Amino acid sequence: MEILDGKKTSAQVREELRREVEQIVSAGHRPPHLVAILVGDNGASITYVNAKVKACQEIGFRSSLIKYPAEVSQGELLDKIDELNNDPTVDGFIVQLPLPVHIDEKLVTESIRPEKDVDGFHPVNMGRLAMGQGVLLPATPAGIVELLRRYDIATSGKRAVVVGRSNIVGIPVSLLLAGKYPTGNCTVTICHSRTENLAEITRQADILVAAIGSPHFIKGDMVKQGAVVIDVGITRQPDASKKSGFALLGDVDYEQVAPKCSYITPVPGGVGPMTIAMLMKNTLTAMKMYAPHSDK
Ligand code: BQF
Repeated sequence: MEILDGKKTSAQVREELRREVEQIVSAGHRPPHLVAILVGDNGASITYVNAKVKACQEIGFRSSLIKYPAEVSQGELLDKIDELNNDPTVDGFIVQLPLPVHIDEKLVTESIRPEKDVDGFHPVNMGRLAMGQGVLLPATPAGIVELLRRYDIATSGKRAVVVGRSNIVGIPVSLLLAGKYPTGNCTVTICHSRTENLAEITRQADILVAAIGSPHFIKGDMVKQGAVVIDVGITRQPDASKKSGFALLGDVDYEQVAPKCSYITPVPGGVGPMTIAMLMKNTLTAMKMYAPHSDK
């Protein structure tokens, strides 16, 4: 069993990005600029946004963090999005999810210009991905296939089973694994809460992606000997023994499953760090595609 080290691989990707930014800036171009909008004081969201700002600083991106109280009106948020859409100094921006219930996440997502949608959540970017013409790919799915690629894991012709059908992970990772890409050409089955005989299907997986959001859901008897297992779960559980005050639980029962795997992602330190790295990559891509001639 080999661990797919997302922390190490993410650091490699970020180092490659840092070098590319160094070259871009020494050629007289301004660095890429990522803006993050944070609404409210959800602890997990604050952690995620801080990780993104830190990654920008290390790579040499410009970053801006715009914070609103949880009570901000939808109109005020949409006005800010409109401003960022039209600001030529901003290459990409994200609105950290989840949003308070009085704000319509779908409306917010659809208000972001697709060219600046570095989360890749806009229907235009999802549609491009579905048609095999994706440019700004959702960061978690992109991070998963990047891990497969960097560990030289063969996917062509393999049976992939994705458990979970969310718009941010299950659906787009299925499209990437099934598509005509170097880390694609899988035969993909999408399973979900209504799937009958789930274990029978997951046991057929050469590559199993668990994106359910239910801690330790995937047990040893649901996995084939030699499978590649990708754990996308990150449920927070209060834990006084951790310095953060909580433990992160994956969707895979690691103790039971790891001994059966050829490769497995840990939680933490697997898919999560790759998500951050791919968001950074999207921001550089957005600048290169859509603002290639801006001077410093
Ligand atoms: C790690 C996210 C659900 C909903 C909204 C490193 C992250 C997580 C884990 C991280 C996530 C999950 C992010 C680890 C960003 C991934 O070491 O295991 C990094 O920061 N993520 C997000 O921005 O919004 C979410 C999950």
